[in-house]
Amino acid sequence: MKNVVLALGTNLGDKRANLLTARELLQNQIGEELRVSKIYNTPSWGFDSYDFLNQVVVYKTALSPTSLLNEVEKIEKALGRRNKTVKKEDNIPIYVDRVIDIDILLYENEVINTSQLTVPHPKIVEREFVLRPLVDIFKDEVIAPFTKSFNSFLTQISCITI
Ligand code: PH2
Ligand code: MG
Ligand code: MG
Repeated sequence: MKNVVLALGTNLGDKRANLLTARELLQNQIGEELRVSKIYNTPSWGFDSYDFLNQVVVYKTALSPTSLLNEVEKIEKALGRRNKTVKKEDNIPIYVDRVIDIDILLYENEVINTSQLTVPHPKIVEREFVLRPLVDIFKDEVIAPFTKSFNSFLTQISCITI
């Protein structure tokens, strides 16, 4: 069994209900829910749109990374996700509103680099809407393959008043 950390994001429809439904389906399809962060209301990052609710959840799963990704994508579809983020020629992502986005942040302590999946999620350390809920769960713990706590990454990207 492996511990996996997923990030949930939603900015369309009944956002609280979307998070709850996603967690219920994840618990059924991928395994037992071990930890859950608080829910954060966050301004849309990288595009101009409705606010998001974001949350991070930890599961214990028997699924391989590829099977996990397949299940996660099925659940996104089941909840009504239509559009995926697309990339322009110069590799700049174009984000779109979504009922639910489920990103694999961590898969045990593994580093995975395939055409389908990059783990740890490459944008963890630059996104406050991911780091804050991670700090709820892991506090000052250092989770390999990272060499610093999520809390120290968060401090680094936050503005500090003097
Ligand atoms: N997800 C994105 C892009 N921007 N902004 C917020 N606040 N929350 C998200 O989950 C989010 C985002 C791409 O997946
Ligand atoms: Mg995402
Ligand atoms: Mg995604």
